[in-house]
Amino acid sequence: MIHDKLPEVRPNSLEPFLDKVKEIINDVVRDGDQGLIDLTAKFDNVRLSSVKASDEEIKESSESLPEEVKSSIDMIWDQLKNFHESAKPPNFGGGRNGISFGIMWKPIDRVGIYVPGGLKSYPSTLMMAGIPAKVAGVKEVHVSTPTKGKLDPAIAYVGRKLGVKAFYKIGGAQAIAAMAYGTSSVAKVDKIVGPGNVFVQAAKFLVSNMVGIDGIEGPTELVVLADDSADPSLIAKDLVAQGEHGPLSFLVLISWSEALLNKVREALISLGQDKSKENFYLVLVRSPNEGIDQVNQIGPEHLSLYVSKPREILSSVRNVGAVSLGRTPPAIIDYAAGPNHILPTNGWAKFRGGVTVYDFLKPVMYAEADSPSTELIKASITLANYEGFRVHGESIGDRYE
Ligand code: HSO
Ligand code: ZN
Repeated sequence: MIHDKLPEVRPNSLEPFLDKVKEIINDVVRDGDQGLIDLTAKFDNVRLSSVKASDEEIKESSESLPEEVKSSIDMIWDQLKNFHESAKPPNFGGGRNGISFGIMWKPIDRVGIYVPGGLKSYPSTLMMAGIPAKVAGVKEVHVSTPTKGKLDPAIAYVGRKLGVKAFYKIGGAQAIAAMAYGTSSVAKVDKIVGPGNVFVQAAKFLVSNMVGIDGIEGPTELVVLADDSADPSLIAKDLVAQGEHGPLSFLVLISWSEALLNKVREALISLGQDKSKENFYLVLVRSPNEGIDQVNQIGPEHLSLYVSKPREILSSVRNVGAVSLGRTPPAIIDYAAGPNHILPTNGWAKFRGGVTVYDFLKPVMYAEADSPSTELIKASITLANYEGFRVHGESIGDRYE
């Protein structure tokens, strides 16, 4: 369907699913592996003989992958690895006022990656999460993904390249619950990372009191901000492409050119999208500035800045997961450009970004105060006393008398 203004509530909002998902989480906590098998039969129509994939199964599946797909994965692997290695922060050590201090970036021990499935398969997502995890130095990567009983060959191939510790053949909210609480087959992880449908994201949100999560990532969002210079048929293609993720995708075009909006509308109609389940929002604004304001207010996952001089407005963009500049198709970020496709949705781009090595690292800070300056000692004691912590102050003062 095509609309000419933004909806009050996004189609991908999680709110309506929270209660139902809480029940699923409770089932897994109560029934463990049996709960996972029952829920998989109920929701995915798959009878699993085991939750965990065996080593032979992974090997066999991976080896069945066509060479051409293997070499494409290898090529993209290097591109993503280079991107994430470039973003890895260095440790630092410094000092001031007689104190030496620093940060050691330490990887998370055990991470669970959720790889969506269902109608499509997402080996690209396993790379998008697994490569920065490996670059960060995560020791154990566990993967949960829905299967039709058989592990996808490309997912198995990427998993072997990553040295994945275990594959669990489950999807949905139940997979998230299992990795958060642990069952006899599924290891409890320290952090769950990865995109997914509303059930998966609602589950991540609900278990975030138990484990770390990378944010809310899904269903997909694309906002295109375009001027007259843009090719309407390419815009329509990019919107329809992200609509492939399903009818809850949030697909928006913002422009100050009525002519462009009309042409994109025609292009969408000629693709039959006026009768589709996906929702396209074509929004007229008065000026480029109003367009940028709208983008920052929405805080979309993907932004396509399809204007003649995209770099001139790039720095005004604040609340976005990833930006494709000019005629760059957003889908090349989905696969191969380097930036992540695991990006914040539902407005989370206002306060966090896409998955990088930082999601798998923690800054462990340290200080050594052998002979701090008298001014700093005095200031600490004054503040401790002000807060009412007399002994804190004494523990500092006595030491350096
Ligand atoms: N557009 C999705 C990612 C994806 N697309 C994976 C195809 N495969 C969210 O950024
Ligand atoms: Zn996509």
